[in-house]
Amino acid sequence: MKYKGIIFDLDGVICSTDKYHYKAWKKIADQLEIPFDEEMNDKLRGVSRMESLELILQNGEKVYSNGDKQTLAEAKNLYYQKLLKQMSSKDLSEVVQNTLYALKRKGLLLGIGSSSKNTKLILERIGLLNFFDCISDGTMIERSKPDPEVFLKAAKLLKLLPAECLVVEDASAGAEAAYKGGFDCAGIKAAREYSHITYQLDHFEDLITYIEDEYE
Ligand code: B16
Ligand code: MG
Repeated sequence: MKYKGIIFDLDGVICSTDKYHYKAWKKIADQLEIPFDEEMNDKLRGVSRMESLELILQNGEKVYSNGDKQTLAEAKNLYYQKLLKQMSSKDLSEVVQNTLYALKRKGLLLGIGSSSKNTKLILERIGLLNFFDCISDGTMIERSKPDPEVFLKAAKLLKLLPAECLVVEDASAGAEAAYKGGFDCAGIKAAREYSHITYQLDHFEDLITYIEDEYE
């Protein structure tokens, strides 16, 4: 096997929480009368909560204090968490679930590398809280993607070197983090177009092919 472990991004790879992030940020942006649409929301993939807020506020005219920013980020998160309660095992697609179990059966170590501080809540909603061999998330890092910290921490928890792991990402910030950390990366959605991507994933289940030694 080409790799000993696979580290998955969560939002946009294992499940889709973007619609909930969008709804929650939209509510905040509307209150502040700042323009915000789905295209802008796409730019927040893999970016931490506070950095996402900063990007949104850049489109307005007012200057906010750190205290105001904290309050806004908390309000967004409370509403986002309320929306996450709608999630269930139905939000885990059959393809993702079957692929994850097939990879596990091959003896690979599987981990999560997500910027989200809600990672455990989301994994619990979709029924995967106890599935992964490690969880590295936004609660454990100081620098968010494109810094490689979250993936380096995941590799360390798996007791593997970056060169022994494949990262799976949907965001270019995440693909860049993988590259900077010395990981190969399989990219879906926007991450497919990142310049240093190792594999462009058309279908999630194609991962099974890419981890085999003979794949070039
Ligand atoms: P939270 P990922 C990221 O998760 C999301 O893509 C990004 O939109 C979000 O701002 C970030 O988590 C922080 O999320 O507010 O829940 O801490 O793609 O790295 O799994
Ligand atoms: Mg993502």
